[in-house]
Amino acid sequence: MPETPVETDISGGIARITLNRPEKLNAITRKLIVSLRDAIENAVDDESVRVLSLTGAGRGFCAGQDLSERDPRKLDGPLDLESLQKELYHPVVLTLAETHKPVVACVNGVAAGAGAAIALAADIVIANEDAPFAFSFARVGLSVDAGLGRILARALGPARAKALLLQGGALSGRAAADAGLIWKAVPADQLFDEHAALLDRLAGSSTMAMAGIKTAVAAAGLPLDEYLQVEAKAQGQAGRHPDYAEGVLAFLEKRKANFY
Ligand code: LHQ
Repeated sequence: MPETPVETDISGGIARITLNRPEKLNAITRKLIVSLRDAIENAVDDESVRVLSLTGAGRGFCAGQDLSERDPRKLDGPLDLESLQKELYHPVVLTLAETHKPVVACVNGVAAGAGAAIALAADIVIANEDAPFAFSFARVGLSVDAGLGRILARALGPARAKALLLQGGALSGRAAADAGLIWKAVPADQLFDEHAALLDRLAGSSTMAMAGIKTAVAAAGLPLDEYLQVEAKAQGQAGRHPDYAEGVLAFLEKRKANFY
């Protein structure tokens, strides 16, 4: 059977994208990152999809770059990692950031190196409280990539970001949640129920409202006057959209809203 390194199931408005090399903790081969890039782009373009979910098959989320593909004994010379980043990793990170649809990462087990970067590129991250987020780049003689230096510096501040990255350190899911790096850590036996409930909640929410929220939060670094313009524009779009009328009516009629 040919390997399917990324599996996608689309139903009920949810695209469930699963990294699928469980025997290698879903380490990233070229085939896997190409498949992941395509799966994410397809889900973003699919009008039936309201929410994207990323998770890993088996006991890991993603152990980062597959180091067996980088065995220096089997390579002709150094790889052009800058080009690889631009070709394969940047589209993943940028598409996740730029899509108006919410993206959830369910970190079931270890998320290392580029695997941690992919998980933390999601809008909402829930994790097994024991799952390590391992910032292991320096341990294999690498800098940092796939946007992770920025994410860590913004979420944790430069002091903690540098301490973790320079030492190739790790945070448990619980520590990551306590530090504000992710939304929530739960015991392993509750993770899948929490994940499913979260996806259902988002799939039933207003796609338009969530798009405006993503746009506003992404603009948080702008000067206040510019930020307020972005926020007001998104709210203006919301005010003209039928979801707003439906949300208000549902409240007044004491029923669940039925959004577009
Ligand atoms: C693996 C891997 C792996 C291959 C587990 N590769 N096989 C980004 C993009 C562009 C350019 C270059 O680089 C980057 C940045 C990066 O991603 S750098 C970070 C690369 N990742 C790592 O350094 C993590 C390496 N893995 C580990 O340290 C451990 O495997 C962890 C701590 C993740 C898990 O440890 P254990 O729970 O003890 O599991 P294990 O080590 O026994 O792994 C299970 C299997 O998975 C094993 O295979 P085997 O055939 O022996 O059963 C591992 O060799 C394989 N595996 N990670 N990255």
